[in-house]
Amino acid sequence: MADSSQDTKPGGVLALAGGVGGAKLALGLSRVLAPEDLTVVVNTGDDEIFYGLHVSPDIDTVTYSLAGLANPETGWGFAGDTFNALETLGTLGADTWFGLGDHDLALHIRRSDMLRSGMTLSEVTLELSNRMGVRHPIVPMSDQRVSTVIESSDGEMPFQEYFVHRRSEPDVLGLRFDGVKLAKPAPVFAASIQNASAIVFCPSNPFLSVDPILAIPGTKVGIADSGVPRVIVSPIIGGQAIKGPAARIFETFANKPPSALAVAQHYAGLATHFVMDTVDEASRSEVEALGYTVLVTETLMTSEEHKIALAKAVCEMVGVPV
Ligand code: FO1
Repeated sequence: MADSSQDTKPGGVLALAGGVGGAKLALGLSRVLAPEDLTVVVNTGDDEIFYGLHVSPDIDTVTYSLAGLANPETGWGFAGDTFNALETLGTLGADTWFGLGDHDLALHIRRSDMLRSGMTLSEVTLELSNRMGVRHPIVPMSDQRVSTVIESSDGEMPFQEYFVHRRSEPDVLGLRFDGVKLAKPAPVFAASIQNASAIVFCPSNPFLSVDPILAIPGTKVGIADSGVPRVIVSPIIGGQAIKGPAARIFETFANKPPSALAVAQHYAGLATHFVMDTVDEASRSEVEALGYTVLVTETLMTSEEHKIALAKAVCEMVGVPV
């Protein structure tokens, strides 16, 4: 499938990531690529204000993962965190359904302070991730506010209200990314679309984590026209999402049961390569028929070794030296 326009350009790998699954592959890529050869762009549609503080869950999940500070059980939040502030907030009458730990709150206090001083979310994220020991650039999809709103059987609600407070129970009837029309890709994101040698869609929820990024004007067409290999790593394995509501959302938005093939159809025309798990081998030819170059391999990342191995396989697939 690769034609001459697929020759890799100078420049690093641009990885697009959302929640926990995306952070796993982002970690793997950070272990095989130097900081100047990887840019991780993260969904901020899940951002929410709690207690007046700006919380960026997907940015924090990627940052904590690359810093080796992520809670290994949940994938989000600060490993070994305590919840004393949250407990006292509860006794003082505040809602406490969103599990913000004490170390995590320090990050949200600091980020909110820096944003209030006039820094952009890009600038704040770069400085705070650096201070946590992360050298690879972690970049928000935009410095403008974009809010994922779930239109559900129980009315419309912000993403965290749906995902955490309501435990993804209400039926999702529609999705909105409020503010996206006026949003611009963050400067480093826009630059990396221009000079990336390959673009990797980490195994994140296509509808909730990747589509907000692609909905920012100019990003989807920039990526499609980039002329470099674009790799989808399927977040659906054997018809299941490893985490989160991706599988159920497929029924609503893709009118079909979740599958690696359904993921490939969702991105058809945008990407050139597709990575799917060995359990989905049977649909390889159908995915190839969509025009993808396909790699079938182990994609379930349950250890750091798995994350590194998958990152290596993805880079090798598109000729990025690791
Ligand atoms: N997810 C939950 O299921 N329950 C929580 O209490 C929760 C708290 C939380 C705090 C900080 C943070 O950065 C993430 C948190 N998440 C929690 C995960 C978060 O809702 C999702 O990871 C993303 O928004 C979507 O992937």
